Amino acid sequence: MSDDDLAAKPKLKPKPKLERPKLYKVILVNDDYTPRDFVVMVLKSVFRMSEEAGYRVMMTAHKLGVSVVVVCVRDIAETKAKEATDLAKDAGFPLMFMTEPEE
Ligand code: TYC
Repeated sequence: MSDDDLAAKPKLKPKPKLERPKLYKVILVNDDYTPRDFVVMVLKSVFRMSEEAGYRVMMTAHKLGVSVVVVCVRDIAETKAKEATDLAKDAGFPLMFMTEPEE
């Protein structure tokens, strides 16, 4: 074995710079059937919101039709939106959480 074999080889490819991950919004959608208290409970339990923050987000959706709950990476956004929507479905409510990419 020659000395060359033991010498550290220079890296051929420079490491690609890490791109910032694309961010997604979780959006709460209003409906006429889900009780306000239930919406706040879901926001508190799934999104770890305080009572006050949950109430504000719920009332925004109630008045305007939709409200942004949180902005995060896609995987987390989709998992949380599904978890929250499923919780409502299991309780018999049509409450919906959607995700969409942030501009
Ligand atoms: N509009 C519902 C009601 O009056 C409450 C509600 C608020 C439901 C926000 C969904 O995303 C929602 N009971």
